[in-house]
Amino acid sequence: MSRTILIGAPIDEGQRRPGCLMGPAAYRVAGLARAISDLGHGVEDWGDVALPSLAHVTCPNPAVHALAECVGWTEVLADRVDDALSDGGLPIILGGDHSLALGTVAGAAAFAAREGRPLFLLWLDAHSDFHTPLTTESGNLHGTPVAYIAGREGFDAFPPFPEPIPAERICLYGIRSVDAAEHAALLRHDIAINDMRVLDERGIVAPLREFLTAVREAGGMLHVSLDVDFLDPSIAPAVGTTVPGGTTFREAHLVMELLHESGLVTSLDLVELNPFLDERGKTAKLMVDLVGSLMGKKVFDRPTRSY
Ligand code: B3U
Ligand code: MN
Ligand code: MN
Repeated sequence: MSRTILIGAPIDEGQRRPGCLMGPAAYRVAGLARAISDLGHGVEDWGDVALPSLAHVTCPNPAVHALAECVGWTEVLADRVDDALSDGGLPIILGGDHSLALGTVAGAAAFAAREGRPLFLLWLDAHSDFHTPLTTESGNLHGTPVAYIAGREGFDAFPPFPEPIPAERICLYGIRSVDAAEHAALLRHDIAINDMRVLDERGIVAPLREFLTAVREAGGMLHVSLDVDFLDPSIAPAVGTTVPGGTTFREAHLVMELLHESGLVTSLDLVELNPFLDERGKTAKLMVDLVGSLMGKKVFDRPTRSY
């Protein structure tokens, strides 16, 4: 049984549509803690992180939005996630937009480096989030964490990433929206890109199993970053950047069940939920149900006879 630690990250500044800052409250209202404790796990809620006082930072790209705030969140979240892991917990970060992963994965990487264990990253998202502050056209830093984590240049305003994760330990999953600059950069890296073309052809299971085998064989830690837009907008409307053609209800649960069976997940982000855009809590409840599957909720323990 795990000791889960909930960390609220009410962050809106990585993009421009207000509402993600209500995400932590929505997860609590939707019963996240109860869904986890009902499965027999320990749950501690460490409350919401607060934005520290801001340093003066600059960036040559004038489009970049809320740089100082994103740097502040990065620092405080890296510390909090490192603390939770050092305490023997499994941190679950309740976002907040995806810029929070600049900090959460930095915290996991700092811990992994001290432990001498390789950190792997599973990025469940419609987007590749592989811009740097220098290449982003929207200026929204929620589109940049994978580049920071992979050690790309352009993040001078941020703390140096503890130990950038090598490309072969990063797996993008569910991808269907990539900007030209991200596309060009991804072709220069050897990151596994499971876009919808791959998942349609190979199915949702095989590529994930291969990745999980690599994590297991390396004795790795695994950070999972789950963006609401990984899911199809018809089942998860509460997100600012809907992209059609996302994973179905059943595919998403299957991904979570495989992650549970692997026993490999060591930290988890829940990002981009915008409760202001939700339909009677539908998306928040689905995200809570998916965490349930990730934490071991199932109909039967396998193996059962299936004919
Ligand atoms: N790649 C675009 C759009 C985007 C990235 N992440 C989200 N949207 N959620 C950008 O603005 O960088
Ligand atoms: Mn994202
Ligand atoms: Mn996304």
